[in-house]
Amino acid sequence: MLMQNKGLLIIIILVVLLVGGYFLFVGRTKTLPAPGSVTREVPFNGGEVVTSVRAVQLEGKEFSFTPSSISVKAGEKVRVSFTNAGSFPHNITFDGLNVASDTISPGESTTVEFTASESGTFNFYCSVGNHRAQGMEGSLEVE
Ligand SMILES: [Cu+2]
Repeated sequence: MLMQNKGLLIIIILVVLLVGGYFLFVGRTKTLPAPGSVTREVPFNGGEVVTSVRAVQLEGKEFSFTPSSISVKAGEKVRVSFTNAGSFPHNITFDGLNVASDTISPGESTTVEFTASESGTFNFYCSVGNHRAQGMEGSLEVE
């Protein structure tokens, strides 16, 4: 009985060593999928989050953005993929963040990246012509 327990203990120790060794050799970071298409790069030792990228897909057309409101966390790196789904050139410009995409033709896509370090509500809009006044705007909530 005692010998059996010792055997079990040795097996457990071996498994722990193997698993631990696997994670040691697997690399410095490990990418974990998380809800809301957020990619978190976590050190293998499970320490604090080093970087977190929030990928946001936005479409613009005459004269709206879809979705018209997005929400991110303060300090999070935000990657906005903007697609022009309309028939005029459009862009996406963020008030108060000094972020604006190129103006793109119908059917094209572009990406802007930024880190919203302070919480608050920031409006975004299309700066082409009077598109904003016609409804091409939305809000970014940084919490
Ligand atoms: Cu526009």
